This record gives sequence, C-alpha cells and structure tokens, in this order.
Amino acid sequence: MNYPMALLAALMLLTGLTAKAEDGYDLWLRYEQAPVELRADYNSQISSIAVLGQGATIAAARQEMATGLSGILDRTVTVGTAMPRGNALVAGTYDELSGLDLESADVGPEGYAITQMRRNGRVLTVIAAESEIGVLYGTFAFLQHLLQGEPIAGMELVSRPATEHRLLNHWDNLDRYVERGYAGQSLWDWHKLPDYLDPRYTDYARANAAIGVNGTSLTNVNANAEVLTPQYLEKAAALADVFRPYGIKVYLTARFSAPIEIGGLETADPLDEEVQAWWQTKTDEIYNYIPDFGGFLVKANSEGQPGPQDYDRNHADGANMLADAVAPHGGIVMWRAFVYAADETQDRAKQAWEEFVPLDGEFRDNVLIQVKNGPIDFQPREPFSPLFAGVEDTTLMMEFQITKEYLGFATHLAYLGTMWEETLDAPAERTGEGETLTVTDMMVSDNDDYTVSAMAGVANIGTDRNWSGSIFDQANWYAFGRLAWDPEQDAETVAREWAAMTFTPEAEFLDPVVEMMMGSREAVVDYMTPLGLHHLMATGHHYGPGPWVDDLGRPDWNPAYYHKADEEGIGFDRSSTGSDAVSQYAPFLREQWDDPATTPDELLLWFHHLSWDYEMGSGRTLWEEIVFYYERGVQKVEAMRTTWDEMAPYVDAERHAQIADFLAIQEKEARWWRNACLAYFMEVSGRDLPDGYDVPPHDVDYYKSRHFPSAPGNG
Ligand code: BDP
Repeated sequence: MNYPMALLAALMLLTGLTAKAEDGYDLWLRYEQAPVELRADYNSQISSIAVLGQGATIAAARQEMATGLSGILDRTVTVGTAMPRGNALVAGTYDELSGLDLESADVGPEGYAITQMRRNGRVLTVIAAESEIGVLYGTFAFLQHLLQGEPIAGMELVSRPATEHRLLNHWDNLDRYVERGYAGQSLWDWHKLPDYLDPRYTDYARANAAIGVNGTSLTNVNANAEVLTPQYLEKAAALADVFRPYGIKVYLTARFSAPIEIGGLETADPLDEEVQAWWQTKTDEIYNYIPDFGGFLVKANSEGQPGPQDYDRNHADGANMLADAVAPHGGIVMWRAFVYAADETQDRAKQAWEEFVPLDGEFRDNVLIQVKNGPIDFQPREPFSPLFAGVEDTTLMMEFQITKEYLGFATHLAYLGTMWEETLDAPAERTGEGETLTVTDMMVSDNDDYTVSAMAGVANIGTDRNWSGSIFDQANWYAFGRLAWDPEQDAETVAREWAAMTFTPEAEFLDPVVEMMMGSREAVVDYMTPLGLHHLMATGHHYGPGPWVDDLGRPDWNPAYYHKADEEGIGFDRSSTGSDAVSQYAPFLREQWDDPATTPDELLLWFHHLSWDYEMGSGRTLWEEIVFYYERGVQKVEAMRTTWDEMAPYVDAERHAQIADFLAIQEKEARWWRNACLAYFMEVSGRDLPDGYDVPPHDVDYYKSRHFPSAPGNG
C-alpha cells in the first residue's frame, strides 16, 4: 500500500466509511442494533447466555447466537457452554437441559420450543429441542423474534416442520451458468472446489437454516452426467461438509443416460441388469463421498432429456431403478412430473396426468413425484396441477419456482407468497364424508413425524451481492422456506416478518409495504396474463410479451396456441366441449370450471374460449374486461412506485434507490406488456379500445420487431 492509500484507509476507518454497505448481502440475518427501549428489555431478560452441547450444529447455533445478539444488543456478547446464572437465555436439547425438568413439548425431530420460566427468583428463557438441528432452528427463531422488534418477556413458541423434505433446486450448470437465473452466476465455484470453500457457502447454509430449508439439489435438472464422476463428487462432498452442520443435505440431478455417457455402457435401459448394477455401484460411491447424501432429482423424457421411455419403459421403471439404488442408504428419488412428449399433439395441460395416473401404486416408497404447481409451467397464474388429486398410492410433492422466469425476472417486484398460498390452500378433493381436502393435504407424508412429504423451490440465488438479483426477490426465497416448513402459514404474516427483518419493524413502514407486496403478484397477472390467459411471453428467454408468436416447431411452444385469439374470441377451451382437461379434476371442480358462468374470472380463459362480446360479471364485455385488466396492472405498478417513494425515510439510501429504479423498470415493462398485448388483440379482434383508454403508441409490427437475443437465463 502506498502512503496516500494507507492514509485513505486510516481515514475511512476513523470515519466509519468501511462499515458494510447496505447491499442486501445479509438477507434476514441483518443483526442491526435494536431500538434503545427494546435493548433495555433484552438486556434485563438475558444477562447471560449459553448454548449447551458439543456437536457441529450446536457450535453453529452458539456462533449464530453470539453474532446475532452482539449485533442486536450492540455489545460483544459471549455465549457460554454451561448453565448460565442470573436472568439467562439457555438453549440445548432436552437431554442437555434435563436439570431443568422441562415438560417436553411435541416438537418432533426438527422442531423446538421456546419458553420462559422462573427458577429461584430468576427468569430463564429456554430454547429446547429433541435434536441439535432443532436447537439451531430455535436459535434462529429466537433471533428473528428480536429482529421483528418483539419483547422477550412472556415468549412462548412451539414450532415443528409439517414437511419432511424442504429443498431448494438449483438449476445450475457446471460452468456456473444458471438456467433461468437472474442473480449472477452459480454460487458453486466448481473449478475451485474442493480446495477453496468460499465463505458464501456458509452464509448460504445459515440463510437456509434460518428458514428451515433442509436440502439442496445442486445441479440443473437438465443434467450433466459429469457431476456423477469422482472429480465432481469430491467437490459436491466439500459443499455437503459445509452444509451438514446446518441440517442441509445435498442432492444431485441424475442424467438418465449417465451409464452410457460416463459408464461406457451401451444402454441406459432401466430393466437391464448391467444398468441397474451400474447405478448401484455409482450410488454406493456417492455415499462414500457423502454419507448423508439425500438422493436424486430426475427430469426424464421431458423437453428432450433422456429417460426410460427411450427404451419403451415407463416412469416407474426408471424411478424404481434409482430408488432401489439409494434405498439401502436411506435416500430418496424425486422424479419430476413435468413431462410432455415430443410427438404429443393433445393439450399439454393434460399430459402429466395421463402419464402418471396409470402408474399410481407402481412407484417404490422412496420415490416422490415432484409436481409443478400448475399443469403448464410456472405461469403467473394457473389452476393447481390436476395430478394433486389424481393419485392415491403415490407420494406427491410440490415444485414451486422461486426464480421469476415468467414473472418479470429480477426487476419486477412480485411477492410469490400469495401465489403459493393460493395453490397450497386450493380445495382439490372431497372425501366421501364431504370433507374438503386442499392441495397441501394431497402431499401426504408416510413418515409419522410429518404431515407433508416434500416441497421444492427452484432457487433464485446467484453470485449477486444481494443473492437474488433484487432485494424483494429475497422475500420469495424466504417465503418458500417458511411455507415449506408450514404450508398453512399465511403469506401476509410471512411478508411482514421478512419486511421487518430486511428493513425495519416500524408499523409506518410495514403496513404500506406489506400491502404492496401482497398485491404485487396480482399486478403482474393483470399486466401480463389476466383472466386465465397464459404463456404469452416471448419464446425462449420468456422476456417480455410475444402473444403473436405462432411459428415455432411444435404447436405448444407458441403463445398463439395458448390464447387461441381470432376475430371471434379468445381463450383455450379445456371444458368438456374442448380438450376436456377439466375432467382431470375432482367432480366438484369439474362442474364449476366446465361452465364459464361458474368459472372464477381468474381462470376464465384457461378453461374457456369465449366471444369478445361475452358478458362478464362486472357488466363489461370480455374485450372491455381484458383492456381494463391490462390497464389496471399498469396502474398498480404506478401505485407501488408511489408507496415506495414514500418509504425513503425508513430505508437506507442504497437499497431504497435500487428498488426505486427497479420499480421504474417494472412500470416501463408493464406498460410495454399492456401496449403490446392490446395492440395485438386489437388487430386480431378488429376492435378498438373502449373510450377513455390510451391507444398503444405503436402498432403490432413495432412490438414484434423488438428482439432480445441475449436476455438472461436462457443458455
Ligand atoms: C421451464 C424452463 C426450462 C426448464 C423446464 C423444467 O423454461 O428452462 O428446464 O421448465 O422445469 O419452465 O424442466
């Protein structure tokens, strides 16, 4: 360092300029100093602190407690290892805490109980769990309670996850490209692994443990067999070692043709004994590297990926072969239901159901069928996938997409908690006794400690300093974890928690911001695909509108296939007079959705092709209604911008400005969506806009002429 540099560094130290910038890196682990009155309460309640026990997970809990409380209390907090004195906070397993004669709460293998008690004139705040991971989860819950500005006095909290497997799915390639990634490169620096362990791996694990995520599938579902070679297994094992103390298991995607590509076999036929033996040996090898390896995630016979059907076998044959290989080690196979065959001409929305329902009961117990929330593909709104009520003897799990491939990438603010809540709570089935079962109810776990089998979220995480490409996209990662832990949790509570910890717990900030978040996904639906429209995005990268596209290789890649607009009307007829996809739902839904008069507006054009003059419940014609929705979407974004501008006093300048800029992009693009779609529908329908609406500033040809060959996320 030369002299002026040294001087500058010294100056920066003195003036505090080296203090970390508010760039979003800390996520929900932003342990800022609590307001003075709260700190007084906290200090009096917990004058000494200990985390009892010895394992690596306990060490992580102790470290987190020290870091968290030092920040919140604004002093150096030491966390002891023995029962503390005075008013104290103590965390540990029930075994470690046996001296306290606690009544053990029903916390299960991963849950925790936080409670306060009086002992010999002192107040003890106790975090107790059956397991070390429960202690870590309890530690995070305790810190989050403080970050949300709550008092410690009277704290009572019992929580255990409903869902057994709570996983992120990274669509990350080995060259660090992230498919549908809008937040930089893959976090996994394969080239430097296993020798260099980026500290971000630990922070990734902390952030996930803080929201209860307990598994991560490292690699893209469009898989590369290379990751199953020893060279890469060693690297994956190094990541697994970092994640283990945080309760996170590693999973890998298995390319079905791996026996040919890296095994030198001539076939990957799942009924071939050599192939089966190859997978068994390969799996044993993986478990040598990663003793607690979680299992495989597989995309087979979908969008050109290899699979059992290449050998005239079915999905059960393929999944069971892998399931048998991991079963002796306690592993699972998550076999994706996102399939649509290359030569299939019928309604794509029906295909997964048709392929999987006939196989009901044929999958091994350790196979979970991973179903996307909707029957098409992560659209801004879809009805839930009919598979969720289609099978009885197959374990189903949910796949949500956290990364916003179809909801504006990283720059549009769309809080997805509401979308996932809508799916999880959707009535899916009715029992003989007339009881209504929700989608969540259909993902039954066969492990008695849990009620729900598994939930996966396609991650929105990358090397961007803020991890998710934007601050508000962090909320989606957060919400995924919280809803996976408890699918009955309401999206608004989750939004509130997140906003309090990410910014400030002040009500003057939280009330408007949470309201903005709660309406944000619906705004996107309005300006992209209102009233049940879907897949109008430009093809390939899916950036921006492309409702006119109708010339791609196969019909169901074209937006025009999904909206079917012509001079007469618009919408995809999936009723009994059309593709009859409606028949895949339970009778009570089938009945409701088969008739446009009883179909909710949100799903109207998903299930019906209707005249532009169709009269809506609002009194407007369908055409007027479509225009009204597109316009409303833009207006909602304008309102979001106003709300955010008013929040400047509560948010640091750096994050406030970035969010404001992104909202400006969102408004510009919402307008683009509105104008392009309306210009196109005006042309197709031969109609003008109703009075009072601005005519799109350009004709359709202009919108068609816009190309974005390098838009992110598409290879
Ligand atoms: C689609 C994505 C594609 C994925 C595919 C999948 O466009 O990149 O590979 O889903 O889920 O939404 O397999």
